[in-house]
Amino acid sequence: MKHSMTKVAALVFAITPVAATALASGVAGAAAPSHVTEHMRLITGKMAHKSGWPKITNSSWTVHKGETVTVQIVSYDDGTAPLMGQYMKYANVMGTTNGKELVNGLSVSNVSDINIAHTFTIAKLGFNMPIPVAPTGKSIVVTATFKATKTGTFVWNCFAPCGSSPAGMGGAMKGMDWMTGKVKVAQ
Ligand SMILES: [Cu+2]
Repeated sequence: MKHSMTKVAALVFAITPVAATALASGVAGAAAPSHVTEHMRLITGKMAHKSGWPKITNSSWTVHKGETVTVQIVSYDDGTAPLMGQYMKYANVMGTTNGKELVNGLSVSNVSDINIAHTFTIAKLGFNMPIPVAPTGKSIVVTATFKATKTGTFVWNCFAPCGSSPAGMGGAMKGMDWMTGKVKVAQ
């Protein structure tokens, strides 16, 4: 695992200049909007010593209205959890500045359902990042950018059935700071 961490660091540096091009232009009479990046890791339950439970950490963070926010999730989860029913729409990238996300630097607008491990979805903001399965023993880096235009505290969820219970919608799916958390957009 230490070996793959080194590779991840290299990818992060490679992606940064691309994300920087998403900077919005300034608004007359207002301070120029800033660009922040939120880094998260998606680990499997085994790594966190909790059998079967996947987890996204940091699960909660705060940004400010007017900021351009790049969300970067490094995922180590090699298990698939295909979307079902009403949640199948979350195979599509939603609410990003260009309608795309970067998966290991490759720009995509959706992930095939069978390759989905999780989603990072802020439903109230219409923002969705499908997270593909990572190759076993390796990680993937998924990056997407949105503009924070609305203040409030917004719950994010994973809508892939990655948890416990027969339908896969229990356990981590309902556990705060596991497959759900909060994003605050402050004034
Ligand atoms: Cu999940």
